[in-house]
Amino acid sequence: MNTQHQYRSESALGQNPLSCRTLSTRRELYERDFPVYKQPVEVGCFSLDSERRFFNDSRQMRYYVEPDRNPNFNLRDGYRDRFIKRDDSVKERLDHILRWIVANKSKINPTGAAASPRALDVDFVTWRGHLTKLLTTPYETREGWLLAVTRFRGTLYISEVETEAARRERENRTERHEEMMYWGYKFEQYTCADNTHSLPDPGGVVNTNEAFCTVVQTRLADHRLLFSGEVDCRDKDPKAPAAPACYVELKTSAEICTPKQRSNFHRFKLLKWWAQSFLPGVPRVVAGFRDQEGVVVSMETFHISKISHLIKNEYNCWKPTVCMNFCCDFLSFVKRVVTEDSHRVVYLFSWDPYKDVTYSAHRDSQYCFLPHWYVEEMMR
Ligand code: 0WD
Ligand code: CA
Repeated sequence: MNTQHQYRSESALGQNPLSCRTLSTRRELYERDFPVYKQPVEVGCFSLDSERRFFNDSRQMRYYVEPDRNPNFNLRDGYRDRFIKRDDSVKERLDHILRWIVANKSKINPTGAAASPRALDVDFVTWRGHLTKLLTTPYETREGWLLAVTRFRGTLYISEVETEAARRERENRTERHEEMMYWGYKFEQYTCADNTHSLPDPGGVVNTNEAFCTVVQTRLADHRLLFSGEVDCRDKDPKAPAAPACYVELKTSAEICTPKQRSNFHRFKLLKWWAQSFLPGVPRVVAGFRDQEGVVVSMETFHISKISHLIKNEYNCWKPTVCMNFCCDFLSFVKRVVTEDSHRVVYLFSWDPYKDVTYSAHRDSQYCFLPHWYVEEMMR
């Protein structure tokens, strides 16, 4: 099976956008052949515990336990009395990934025979979530983004900066919105067990500090990528394929009652779900559909490789090739712009809906994000 949007192993189209100070996000410009996107390979993983401490292992891995077709999970249960929420005003930037790199340098420099033996053998290091934002940019009409980029020893590090609008939104969330953010985590608790022979414990505490993250390497056209993403759980069958193919992404969504709701689900939500899981090679999303009261009334599995077929009948719908080509051209743009190699310099790329991507350069500024311990470790 090798249809249009499968991972490919051979190089194809090169691209040559004009050298320019801005980058357009207009969809028509990115309707070309699907670029080469190599099958992502898991090169490691790490865990963050209930106090957000880093561990270079899979201790926070969880196992998917398939619920009934009509489960009746009450997602509001425990919001008041069994919920420990991560402090999202603390900006961790790339720190956890950098910790992983320091602990696993040998895994990403397999030969050590390159011209610069201690440099990382990748072009970009970032979070999967930042790449998801890039993939969806040509279709995004509400939220802009700010991405800080530093070139250090040849590798480009991309770390998000919270926009003013996002900060205002975070600080002014309604009580209803705060509670609804909990629902996704509660759904994880109903469907995940801590080991292969136990069952989910809906009576326990939900602590959003805890995370299991995969680290994958892949290539988009001529961009070698190393990124990490949080993974909800894995197939508990010991015969399941190796990671990332055994991973399962969990989602909740409002129940679909009208054709209009179905169309919106295809046009907006499936775009985000597809982009997020396609990037690390997670093959399926398990969705719990909930009513207004936060009760999961039905379940559905979406296979990432089938989503593009599912949406084909929607009028004016998103296209995977536009997402991938835009991301690819953005990364080429970054390579051309970010020329000075210094941990003290940040190029800030900025985008707002219906505008072009622009950038500015900053030396020794508030935007610097590579920690001293990382810089020192990589210079040794
Ligand atoms: O500093 C930052 N600007 C960010 C840091 C922005 C986004 C994420 N992060 C970090 C967090 O430390 C988190 O542990 O990245 C980790 C997740 O990375 P990711 O996989 O690259 O992010 P994304 O794909 O956006 O989100 C995956 C899951 C989410 O699941 P859903 O199903 O809602 O998409 O990670 C969780 C959430 O469960 N998540 C976060 N957890 C803690 N802090 C955050 C966050 N800021 N964002 C998403
Ligand atoms: Ca999830």
